Amino acid sequence: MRRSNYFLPTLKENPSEAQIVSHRLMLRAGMIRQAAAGIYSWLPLGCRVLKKIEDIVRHEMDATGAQEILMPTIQPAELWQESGRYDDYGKEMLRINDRHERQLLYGPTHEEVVTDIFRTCVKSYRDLPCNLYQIHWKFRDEVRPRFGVMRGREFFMKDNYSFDLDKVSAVHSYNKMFVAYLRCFARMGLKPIPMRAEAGAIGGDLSHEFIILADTGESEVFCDKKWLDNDPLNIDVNYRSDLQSIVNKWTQFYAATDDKHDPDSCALPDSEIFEGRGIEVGHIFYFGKKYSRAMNATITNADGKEIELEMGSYGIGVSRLVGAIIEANHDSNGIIWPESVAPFRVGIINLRSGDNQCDSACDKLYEELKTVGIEVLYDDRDERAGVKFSDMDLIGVPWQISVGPRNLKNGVVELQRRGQKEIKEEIPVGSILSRFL
Ligand code: 5CA
Repeated sequence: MRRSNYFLPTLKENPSEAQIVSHRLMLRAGMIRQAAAGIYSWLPLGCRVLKKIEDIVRHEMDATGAQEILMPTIQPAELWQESGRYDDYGKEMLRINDRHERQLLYGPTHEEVVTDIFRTCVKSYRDLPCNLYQIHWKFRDEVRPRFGVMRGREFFMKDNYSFDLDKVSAVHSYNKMFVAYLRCFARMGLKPIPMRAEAGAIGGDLSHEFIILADTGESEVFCDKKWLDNDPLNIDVNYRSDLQSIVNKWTQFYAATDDKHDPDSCALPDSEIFEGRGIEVGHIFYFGKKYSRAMNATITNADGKEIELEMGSYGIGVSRLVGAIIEANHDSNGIIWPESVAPFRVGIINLRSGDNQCDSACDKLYEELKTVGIEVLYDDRDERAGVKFSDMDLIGVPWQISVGPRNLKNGVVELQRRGQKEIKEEIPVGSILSRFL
């Protein structure tokens, strides 16, 4: 992409409405624009990152055997009246009447819709286990939307729903998701802590939140100080091993959110407990028959008996992750994207646009990188070099190649890694491409 054609409305000044660094940087880097409180448009740069995260999540969900579907954002109230949650959900649910005065709502989550699909389409135990997921928009009319995409009203979520015949198989499905979550977040360069958590409005008694420690996080958390060590767990997370043993290892050190933490029953002495804040990037629930019982979702087992389905649901805050990754990866100049989610992998800075030699070297490099499928942002604008450097730092492109007349005379360009400014490498123009293959 040529910067001169790219819709990237960066801001020089810090927007006054943003209280935390990720919100500030997302606005300054031209990633999002607020449309209404807690409701955002995603501009090209933000959209690229959101899609990268979505792709990682999709890939890891597919690897578990889960199947992607799309359910409507607008749902009929009847399903929620059946499950008993229509009144319970309160003001967080956005309720709508259509022209026929039928009651609808914008889905804050999808347990009811998916249970309805399942009970009408699946009748036999032979179709189990089954895990369906979607990556889609949700709406919750939060009392206090804040921190940009961290606590939005409209937000992008990955939600899975598992269906099993019995509890043993349902816990296996839960464990599979637990492991998939660890894999997803690791690929994004994050180190989440799985914490015992309350199931709240979703229900059930087995539940973990995946928390990224950050002072700006909204959750109050308690965990064993061992979690703060650089690598308290160095475990290969794969599906070849026994899943329960991986989960056991990841839950061997104490970790709980504030509503689950009980100082009286916690075996650790106070001196070994870290009390801090974190960002909840994922939440998984095993709730057994809560919805299948209320909504009469049954299946015929091998003995011909009608039994209620065992279910769980599993959420990842895809749009929240964009903010969480920035909270974990930035400096005073801007964002430092992990390569796996970066909007562009390489940035080219033309230090003297208008100079024939610089222009043609940049054009050639840009075309070559594009041809081999590398995502590249080429700053070809007629701007001062300083402006280009600070913009490239702000938007956090991992690799920056600067092309200037002096270096070109010696046949070299300069390569820098975002976040490691002290390391500069001069590389012959002809061999730069091979660095990225
Ligand atoms: N039905 C279940 C699992 S699919 C569910 O809705 N779980 S949840 O309420 O915990 O949400 C899942 C994830 O969505 C959370 O872990 C969080 O990362 C994200 N999330 C929840 N509320 C918001 C919000 N207001 N803004 C941004 N992300 C949110």
